[in-house]
Amino acid sequence: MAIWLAWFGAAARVLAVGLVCVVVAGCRSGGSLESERPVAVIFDTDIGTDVDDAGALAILHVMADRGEAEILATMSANSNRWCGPALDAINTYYGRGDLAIGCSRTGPDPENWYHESVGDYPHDLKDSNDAPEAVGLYREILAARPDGSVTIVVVGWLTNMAELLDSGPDAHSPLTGRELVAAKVRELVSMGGTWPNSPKDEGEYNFTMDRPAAHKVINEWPGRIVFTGLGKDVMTGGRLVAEGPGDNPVPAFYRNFFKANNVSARSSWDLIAVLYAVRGLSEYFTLVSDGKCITPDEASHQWQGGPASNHAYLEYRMPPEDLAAVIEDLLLTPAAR
Ligand SMILES: [Ca+2]
Repeated sequence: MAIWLAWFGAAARVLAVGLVCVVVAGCRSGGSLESERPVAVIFDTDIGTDVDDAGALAILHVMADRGEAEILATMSANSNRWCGPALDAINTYYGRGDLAIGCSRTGPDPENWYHESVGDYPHDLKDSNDAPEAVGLYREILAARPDGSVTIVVVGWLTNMAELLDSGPDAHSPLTGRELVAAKVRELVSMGGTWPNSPKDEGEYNFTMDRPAAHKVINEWPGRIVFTGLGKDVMTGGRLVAEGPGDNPVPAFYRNFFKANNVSARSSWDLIAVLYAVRGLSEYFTLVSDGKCITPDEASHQWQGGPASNHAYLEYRMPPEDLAAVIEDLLLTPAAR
């Protein structure tokens, strides 16, 4: 009888695991998470320090138009006063002018190239400081969502993530930030790092702009992180600038960047991160999940091989030039509105 019960218990567990895989669809090959559709996304950016942030938000809107994503909020980790207005201009163009925007009051504040064009496009948020503070907005949104349902894609420095971890209970939730993340966040996608190894004493830009934040998040995030350092050789924006509609602010931002830097296309780091966050590995990427990112000090980060951990990073499956075509098609997809 005892043996029979033990067998029955084991069989029930196998069946339960199988059901969980079917229901949650959490058994995607390569150790990646299969997402439900639409993927609920919070987009967190340092918009203004490069132009790929604008492109990344544009393709996120297009994928939301197609039912692949639901955008919960757009957040800036850059405390520059123009970041909120730039996000609002893009959100408004894509028919989501009322989408929540949260802005850091403490993140780095570099001066940048797109300011002069923001005023040319409709938006009603005139200054980042008029938007809610980002971490409070994160807490409000996360508290209201089902457990394990939110994907956060960070395409800038990790300031907001570090402050979210350290946040305390508030009117929105009795949970600490760490507990809230553990409960609600399905996956953090971080456009950060150069994989498998960063150059010695010269970390990747998004990590080095706020070193303590990167160090904290890499070491303390209570859930899964996928790092997406890809995109340098995925050149986009050329067709967008040539063919994009005049009332879309995103081609204008790219045009400013191209003119200022005397180039005709730009790397797609942030667009790759958003593409993965919404579509998963698809036919685009493979995942390296055997090991862990370590940060011996705040200046460097390395991939240390070993057992699978809560960290993973992306590698190309599709050639960069083909990925560029996929992305440029999304950039040129008309807003549904
Ligand atoms: Ca960025």
